[in-house]
Amino acid sequence: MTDRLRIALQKKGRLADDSFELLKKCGLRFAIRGGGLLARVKNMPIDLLLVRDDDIPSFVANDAADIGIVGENVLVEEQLTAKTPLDANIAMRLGFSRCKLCLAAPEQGAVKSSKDLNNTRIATTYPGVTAQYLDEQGLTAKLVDMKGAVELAPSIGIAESICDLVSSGATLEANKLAAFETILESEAVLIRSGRKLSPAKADILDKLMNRIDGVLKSKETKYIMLNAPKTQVDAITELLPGSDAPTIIPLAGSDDLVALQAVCTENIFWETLEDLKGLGARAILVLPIEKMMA
Ligand code: PRT
Ligand code: ZN
Repeated sequence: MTDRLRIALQKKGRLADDSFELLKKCGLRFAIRGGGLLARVKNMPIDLLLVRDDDIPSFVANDAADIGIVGENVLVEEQLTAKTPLDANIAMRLGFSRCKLCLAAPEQGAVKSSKDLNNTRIATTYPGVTAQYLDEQGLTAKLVDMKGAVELAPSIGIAESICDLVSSGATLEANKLAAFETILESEAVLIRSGRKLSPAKADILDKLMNRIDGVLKSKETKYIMLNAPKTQVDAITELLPGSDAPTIIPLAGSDDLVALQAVCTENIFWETLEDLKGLGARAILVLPIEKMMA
């Protein structure tokens, strides 16, 4: 038995680049080349198993990989359609590849909302999630299973509506379809099975998850520096999103101004900067944070 942690990742596609980038930000050094199924991480005992996204949940469940990164949509669909219960669950949400699984129908057609679905046909590559939704809503519709190009189904006359992933909405618009219901919101997730890992692998996973946590937190977190009138320090501190007690530093040659610095764990919007300025803050700098560890 090897003590290298094996991570199943999408080889090519919408999840692949962001998954590789996340692992690189966690300090893993590796190169993805050509048709190889396995890539070795040079500086940590980790191997990457490069596969199609649909296989990732079952590979994790069946011990071909210890953990995986996959769209929640694929995980849920595999859980709902697996012949035996699938031992793969979400260990961490990763915040990228966000999309929605939506019901949509022709803008000018008869289906305007879910209640119009009875006795119609819905084309989808997500029969499990769609059937569960229909069941929960007490609706009856026939599912037309497709492998892709679902958005064409109404125009070729094989279904009255579709259930498909939407991100920008451009595909629906180009095919004159309108979404009328979201049945699942999805993002990339880290999955693992309930199996116990060897102590060595458990240690690597623990370290990796801490690093991922740090990378995700540092994305939103910013360091803010500004000069402020002493009298406004409390009001300014109140405005800083998700910050602990700021550092206050006297400014050479000034009795009424101080420098204020703080870590903000939430996004700082332009509106916040305008409000800070309104309170007398000047020379406001917002800096990205590269790494964080509590
Ligand atoms: O080859 P492999 O099987 O590994 O990949 P795949 O072709 O099955 O999947 P891929 O790479 O297309 O998508 C991987 C994952 O990315 C999905 O399972 C989702 O979790 C996530 N994701 C995020 C999306 C989208 N956004 C998305 N927009 N997956 C697909 N789409 C498609 C959608 O099906 C529709 O055809 O893009 C079109 C709609 O996009 P918009 O922007 O026009 O709305
Ligand atoms: Zn796929």
